[in-house]
Amino acid sequence: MRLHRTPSFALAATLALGLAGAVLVAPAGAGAPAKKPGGPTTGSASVFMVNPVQSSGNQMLTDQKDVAAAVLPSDYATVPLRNLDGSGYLRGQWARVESATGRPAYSTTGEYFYNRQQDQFEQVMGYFWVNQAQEYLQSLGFGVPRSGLKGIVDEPFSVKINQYGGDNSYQTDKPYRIRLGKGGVDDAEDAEVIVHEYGHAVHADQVPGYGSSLDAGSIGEAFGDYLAVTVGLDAADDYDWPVSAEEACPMDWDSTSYTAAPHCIRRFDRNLTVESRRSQVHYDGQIWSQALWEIRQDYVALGESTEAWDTTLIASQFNYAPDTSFGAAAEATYDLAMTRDGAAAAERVKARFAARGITF
Ligand SMILES: [Ca+2]
Ligand SMILES: [Ca+2]
Ligand SMILES: [Ca+2]
Ligand SMILES: [Zn+2]
Repeated sequence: MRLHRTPSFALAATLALGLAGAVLVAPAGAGAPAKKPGGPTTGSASVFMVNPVQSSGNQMLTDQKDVAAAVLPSDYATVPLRNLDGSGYLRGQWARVESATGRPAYSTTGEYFYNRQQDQFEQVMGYFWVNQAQEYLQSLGFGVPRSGLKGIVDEPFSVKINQYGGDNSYQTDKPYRIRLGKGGVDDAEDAEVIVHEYGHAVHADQVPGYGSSLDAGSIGEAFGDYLAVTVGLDAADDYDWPVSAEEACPMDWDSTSYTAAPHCIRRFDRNLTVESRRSQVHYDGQIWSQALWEIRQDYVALGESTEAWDTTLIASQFNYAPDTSFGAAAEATYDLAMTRDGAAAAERVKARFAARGITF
């Protein structure tokens, strides 16, 4: 386990006031000449523990026009920023914060301590959580030599923060990049928004042209939600962070702007089936994500790990067609579960999809 702790109250209070001393901000026009000293390849930063609703359990939190005081210091944690390229900017092996509202975060000491009111906080969140998601894929074996599992998004992934005023994060697959908007709660203040968008890049990398049918698009939304939740729970476990909201709840914080409490953008327990679909990818995705979530519980009940399920699920996605149907994708998942995890696991996969009206 990697050991990290939430900052001391004194340090956290300093962060909340925006007075962190060691932070340098690049001068105007930065990024051009390289005569400045760089920074270390592992830094240190303040981030949300997935998001402040999930860590605190406080469903009454609201954005309050981005003021620092809307979120308590205890909902920030100090974390390592790994795999930086040493430039002093938030650029590294797996993530690259390309442009942003506000000056690019820059530090010669590797310290990137900001609060949510500062534009650089979202830059840090983007870097940290994309790196974290990639490290999670690698922890499952993807891209690890001799694992038999190909690397996924095996390149620095571009993160553009606050490019649009609306609440409209989206991912475009060539080149791999996400744009994180500023509507309501700033999108990059919620790790589950960042990792959801990264999930689209995972599919696009695994299957070129992925998402060209309604079912494929719905699976894309479902997997993004699922990946966001599983990466966040894995991080909470690694760093000993509290999980004080429902586990099966994506985007607890971003969705405070547009949902009633308990705040979740979508749910994994709506009991939707293919018969109740609305032919809308986000809505219909909840058919698929419920199956993914329930299979996860079944794996645990069978004595398998959630990581075993995540590995099987993600590896099976290499076998999807770009315009897959629910049924074909479920069959690909079933086949790989049989190979990797055995008949009992595979039967649970089949049953959970069947309960959603997905058969093959
Ligand atoms: Ca903010
Ligand atoms: Ca938002
Ligand atoms: Ca959550
Ligand atoms: Zn999406």
